[in-house]
Formats: sequence, structure tokens, C-alpha cells
Amino acid sequence: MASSRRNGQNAHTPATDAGSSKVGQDQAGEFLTTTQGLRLPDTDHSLKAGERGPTLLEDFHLREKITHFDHERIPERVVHARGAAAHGIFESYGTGRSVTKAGFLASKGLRTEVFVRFSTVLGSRGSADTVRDTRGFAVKFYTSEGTFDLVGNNMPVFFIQDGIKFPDVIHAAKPHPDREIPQAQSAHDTFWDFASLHTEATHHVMWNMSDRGIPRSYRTMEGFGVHTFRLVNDAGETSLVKFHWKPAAGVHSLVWEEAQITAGVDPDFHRRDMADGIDAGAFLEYELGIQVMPDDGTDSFEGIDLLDPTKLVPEELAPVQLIGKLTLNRNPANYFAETEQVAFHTGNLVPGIEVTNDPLLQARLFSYLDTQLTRLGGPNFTQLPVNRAHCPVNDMLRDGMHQTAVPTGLAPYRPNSIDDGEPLVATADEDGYVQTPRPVEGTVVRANPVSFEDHFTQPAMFYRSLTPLEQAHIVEAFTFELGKCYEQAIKERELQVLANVDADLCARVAAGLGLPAPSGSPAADAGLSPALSQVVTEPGPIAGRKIGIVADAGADLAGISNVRKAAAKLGATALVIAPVGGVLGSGARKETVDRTLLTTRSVEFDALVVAGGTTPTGDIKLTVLLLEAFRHCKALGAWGDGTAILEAAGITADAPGVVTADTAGKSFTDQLAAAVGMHRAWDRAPDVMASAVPPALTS
Ligand code: HDE
Repeated sequence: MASSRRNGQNAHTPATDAGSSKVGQDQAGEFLTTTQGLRLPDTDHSLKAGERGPTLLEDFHLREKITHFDHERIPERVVHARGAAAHGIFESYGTGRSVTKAGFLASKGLRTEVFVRFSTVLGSRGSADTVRDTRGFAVKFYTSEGTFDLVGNNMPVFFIQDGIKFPDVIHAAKPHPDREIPQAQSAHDTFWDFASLHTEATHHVMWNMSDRGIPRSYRTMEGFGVHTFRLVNDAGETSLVKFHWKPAAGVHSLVWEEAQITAGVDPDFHRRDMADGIDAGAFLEYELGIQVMPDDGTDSFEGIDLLDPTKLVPEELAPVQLIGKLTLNRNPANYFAETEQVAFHTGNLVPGIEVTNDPLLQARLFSYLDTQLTRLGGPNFTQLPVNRAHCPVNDMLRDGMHQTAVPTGLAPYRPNSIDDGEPLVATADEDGYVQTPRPVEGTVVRANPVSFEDHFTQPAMFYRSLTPLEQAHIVEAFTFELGKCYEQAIKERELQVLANVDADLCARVAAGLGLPAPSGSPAADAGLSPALSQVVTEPGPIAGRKIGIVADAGADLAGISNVRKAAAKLGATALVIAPVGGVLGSGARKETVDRTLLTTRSVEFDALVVAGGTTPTGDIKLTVLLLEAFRHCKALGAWGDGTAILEAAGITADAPGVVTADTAGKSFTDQLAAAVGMHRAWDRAPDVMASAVPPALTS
């Protein structure tokens, strides 16, 4: 039954109030109509002069249908075109009150609606989710004091220090202009040409080459505001602050081969994972944290220039204080209306949150409003449902393309005496956004401060703070990306950059490229920040993870049911993989086959187990499934004689991260959950990683 009937309205009831004529907009009437609400008897045949005759110009329905279709696309975002989003709730712990008066952060228990869009940076709208890239982490808080947008990334630093260079770095990273390849990748000459000539990018490049460049899912990604913000509390005191999102599910990544396979097998991997998780009630959760530094007039902290977005503040120097929790619990109803049309803007601020002089942030304050004029076709994009503030708006802005408001009153200007002098302006006490007065003076120059000149110490700190395994991944990533370049000079120049970061890193990449390692002058003591490593030593939560159970008609169905239940209890999903589709078993004991060996690939799963009773077949697809998961260091398991199938694939029961038992009882499912909770059996890595680093050079 169509919603117009459900709403007790006849679809032909005329709308009386133009401003609220939802009846005309909501696509909900029972009958197909034109845009004018005219009911249509046929939408499959154009109006013709006879069955075999020419089409008539008078066919207004044909023309309207085709004209609208012709204009269904809008320009995709210049950057961050590929994205996925979710609605949610942010709940304040109230612990931010000492530093900010922003109500949504300061008031304990206050819940604010949010819309979050995750994205890759480089690829087009239809590119793959799992490419090596930075991820956008943009959050729109619909607060009662106005909308606040925290438009961040999953990495805490950026390629450039001054926004004027953004077109340069993006042009270099986008596909080559002649052939428009490669899509959504940095592994090509122009990117590395720029990176090697532009050493301030080195820190961000290190993060991109690390596991952070290939996240396992949106739920396992950290987020960062990147810039330093100025927070103001009720007493008017200011602090310098960096924002962090800490995922409840921990920080985890794919391995490179897995990311590449996934890009082909399931280009929608991250998007699907988030939507499926939310549908299954395994919501995505993050805590918002702040690093608080004194606003003492120096804009620096412990020797780190807080206006330089290529620098981070180690958590060991300024601990992240948690101030609230974000839960993503609702999928968008329509991708275009919400995810595509959402418009974030770094200038969407609320009282208590102000900007700093970071020259990257300053340029962004211009760009985000400007870009929407082309992308969303005019200045009224703030009226789109996803972009509307959730508090009263009275902006005196009028007219323009696609104006949907029907303002009343005669005086969209101030001062006026006609509309009772309204709208009024608000003082700070009335929640007006009054910038904290701060002195500004200086000589007009195009120049950076000297403190922006150190491009290598923090990249060295990042590299040296990671575990040997994570370092090996960085080495492999550099070797892969530079190996894809054609120009020898570019590889050599980037090796020179690495020589100034860390001699070990440079030597290992050079060895992989078959080039001599140049010498440089890396920082002798760059300090360490263990918080930068993402390898866990204790099992974490497994909500949203997927476990595949290999089975067939003869398999132990009760055991399968146990694994399914144990997984579900922890918010994870277990899927049965069998040689053919359908249902296993009959009568009371049945298990539906979720995937066949033809429709799945190991990359879909965080763990694979073989059910007892499954008949060994020697099917090469099964061997590939198991071995691929083994090579990607995923948890594997089997119960009963299922162990023989693992062994037939060359996987021994005593290998790290392999769980075996006689039955799929509690001990088995507990051990399996713990193995999945470790994310990967990294102890296996030296034996199975796709590309071994020359042994003499491994640390
Ligand atoms: Fe963006 N960026 N950016 N950016 N950015 C855009 O805005 C820009 C920067 C980030 O899901 C665009 O609406 C400039 C840093 C995210 O809709 C555009 C500069 C960070 C998103 C734009 C930067 C970001 C964008 C494209 C240098 C991390 C996706 C369409 C001064 C802190 C938001 C749009 C979404 C999107 C410009 C630098 C993050 C063109 C000029 C630093 C997450 O306006």
C-alpha cells in the first residue's frame, strides 16, 4: 500500500501550503504520475502516429522522462568522489566542558544527530574501495547551535603545508592526463615525481605506504581532524586542540595482496561491510578524543609547530582525552540524496570551536563552499535535506537556483523597521558565534616559517615506532609503488628522500628496486611514539567480522549451528560455503548455504573453518580459498576430520593462528573468537608473506 494512502491522504489532494508540499516530492503516491502529479496510463510506449509511425513531439511524458534522465548526473567531487555514509548519534561524555563551551561536547549525555561520510581521495565515483589511499572521515554534527563539520582523514598529517599547493598534489596523484590511467592509485610516475621533489609530503607518504593506507573496514579506522583547532570554554579561556576518532573495533588493515584481490572481487567491500554491519545491528562505534595543548601565543608544543599539518603530536606527549561516543546506526535510504549530495564545510563551526592560522585550514575554509556551486548547481545546496541544519535558520539569503524555501516577510536586510527589526543578531551570551579576539600583524609575504622546514624527523619517528612487521609492509609498499614507475630518475630521487628518513628503510627499498642505496642524513634521534603501531597483543572485539564455514551435505550441522550462534553472540557473522548452493540437511536440522566455491573468495572472510564431516574433494577452488586466507595470516580452523582438508591444502594444525578441536564446542568457538580478535596471526607472516624482503635486511 502506497504511503499516500497510509498517510490517510488521497494522492489527488491538492497541497495548500507551497512550503510544505511534501505530497509532491516524496515519490510515495500509489500511481505513477508526471512531475505535475498527472496519473499516467502507460510509460512503456511513446506516443506515435500509428503503431509503426514516427513519434509525436506532443508526447510530454516522453520528453519529461528523457529530459530528466539526461540530467541525472552531477559532477562528482574533485577529490573524495568515492564514498559511503551512515547516520548516527553522538553522545557527549561532558568531559570536554573544561575546554569548550560547544554544547554538543560540553553537556554530559547530550545526544546529537550526525551524518558521516567515509571516502577514498583519488578514485572516481565508481572506483574500488580497497585501493591504497588516504580515507576521508567527514562528520556532520547537527547541533542545536548550528551544524559543525569535522572534515577529517584517517591519517593525522597531510601532504602539503599550504593550501595553495592542493591542486598540485592532486593533479600529480590523479591519473595521467593523456591516457587517464592509473585509476585510484598513487603507484605511477607523476605522483612520485611530485613526492620526491616535494619533501614536505614525506610524512603523509609514509602513512600512505603503511598499513593505514589499506584499512580492513571503516569500523577499524582511526580518524583525525589533522589541523589544530582553537577551543574556547565558558570562561573565554582558549586551548589548542587536535581531534581524534578512536574506533571501538581497534585499528586494523588488510594486507596488500588481499586489498588488490578485493578491488577486483568486490570493489564495494568497505561500503558493503558498513551497510551489512548496520543492518545486522553491529553498529560502528568510535570515541571522540582531544589532545589539549596550551594556547600560549606560540602556536607550538614541545617544539612541534601546531600550525604545520605535516606534523602530529605524539600521544605520549599529549594524551588523547575521550569526550564522547559516535555510533553509526542507520543506513541512508537513498545514496544520491544523502551520500552524494551531502556538502561538508570546514567553516561550519559552532560557538566554542574556532580555527587557527594553519595555512592549509585557511584555504579549506574557502574551498568547501566554493566547490558546491559547481557540484550541487548553485548556492541553495544548504536546503537539501541532508544539508539542512537541525535548528532554526534565518539567514536573509534569498533567491538563486533551486530555491525551495518560500520565505515570508518583507525585509531580508538589516537594519529594518518593517519586520519588527528581525532577524536580531546574537551576543556571545545568546549563543552568537563571536570569534575570540586575537592580535594579527605581519608583513605581507609568500613564505613559510622556518619551523616548517623539517620534513624528515617525524617520518623517521613514524617508521621507527612501528613493529618490524609493519616496517616490512612499508618497505614492500614503497618497493611496489616505485617499481611501477617508468622513470629511473624518479625512483632514485625518492630513494634519496628515504635516505634522509631512515637508512634501513632506504636500503631495503633500494634492494627491492635493484638500485644502489644513497646515503643521507636521517635524524639520529627522532623519538618514538609506540601509540602509532596498530599491532595488538590482546584479542579485541570481533563485531562486524565474517567467518566462513566450509561444509557440504555430509558436514556436522549441529557444529555449524554452534559456530553461527557463537559468532552472532559477538556481533560477527558466520557464512556457510559449500560446493553448490541450496540447503544442507533436512528436517529439523538444516543449514542454508550462503556462498559456493564459485561465488566467494577468501578476501570476504576474516577467518575460515572447515566443518567436521566435510568430504575432501581436492577442488582447486577450495585449496585456493584456504591457502589464500593462510597467506594473508587469517585465523583458520577445523573440527573433527575437517582437519584433514586443511592439511590437504598444506596447512598444518600447529601453524600459528590455526584452531583445531574434536568438536565445535565452546572451547573451539572461544579459541576461534580469540584468534579473530587478534585480527591476524602475524607470527605466520615470515613464512607466508607474498613478497619476502631480502632476509639479510630484515630486522
Ligand atoms: Fe578536502 N576537499 N581539501 N581535505 N576533503 C574536499 O570538498 C580541499 C584536506 C576532505 O565526504 C572537496 O565537498 C582543499 C585536508 C574530506 O564530502 C574540496 C584542501 C583534509 C573530504 C576539498 C583540502 C581534507 C574533502 C571536494 C587544501 C583532511 C570529503 C568536494 C587546502 C583534514 C568530504 C567537497 C565528503 C573534500 C578541498 C585538504 C579532507 C574540493 C582545497 C587537509 C574528508 O572542496
